[in-house]
Amino acid sequence: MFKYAIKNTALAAAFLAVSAGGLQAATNEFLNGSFETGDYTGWQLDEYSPNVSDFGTWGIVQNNQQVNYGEQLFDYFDQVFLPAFSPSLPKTFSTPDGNYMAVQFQLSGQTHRLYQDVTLSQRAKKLSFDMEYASFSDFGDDQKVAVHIRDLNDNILETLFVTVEGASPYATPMINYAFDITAYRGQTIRVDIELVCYRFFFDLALDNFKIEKSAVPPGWDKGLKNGWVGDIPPGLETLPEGFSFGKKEGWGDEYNPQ
Ligand SMILES: [Ca+2]
Repeated sequence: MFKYAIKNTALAAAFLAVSAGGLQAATNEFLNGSFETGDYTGWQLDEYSPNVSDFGTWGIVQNNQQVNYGEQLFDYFDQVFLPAFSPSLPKTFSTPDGNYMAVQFQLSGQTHRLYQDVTLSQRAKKLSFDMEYASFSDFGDDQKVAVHIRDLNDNILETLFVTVEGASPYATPMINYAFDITAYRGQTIRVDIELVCYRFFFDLALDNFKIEKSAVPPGWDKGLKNGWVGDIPPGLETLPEGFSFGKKEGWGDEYNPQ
């Protein structure tokens, strides 16, 4: 437990340098994947073990917003204002996409989750998001950030990202992550971020969640689609050169009417 821990410890100072950067914007199957409503619309939040209202803050910050040590931030899970006491503060945040992003601060040890159920089309290709974190101790099962794909019963199907004890950097700047999710095409999955924090402070910032899709082939809107299932043939990334101009070699008679 580390409630109201001392500011500016030597350990904390070593990991203060957390810059921001990043880019992008595009189509999105997430609802409010970039938090541009200025809140957690579309997302599910949780904080537990223990279930105490003043231990964790799922907050929202704006671009160029400075958060000072001890400043009150609104916790969208417990619907209360709580002071932020991370050794990283004061800090000025820079959003990689739009004007808002999600942040997590803690006052004491707890597990925190942010997740959304997303139905993937047959064109779903990659899950991408921007994440910045700073842990003020090494990692372990009791101090980690992980990104999981779960089923709708909350079982973990795949862990896409997890910090590793003795291997992962304690802190990273804002980085864009992208993971192949083609195995889940046509399914509804739960995209879940888990922040387990029981050793010492662990700042987290998240933004710009989106599902990148395979491109629609040139001429698809003019072409013959008889026999296709979904909005693009499963597993297909591109169609052969010339397909949009009527050259359908190798595609069978249904695409080459006599
Ligand atoms: Ca945003």
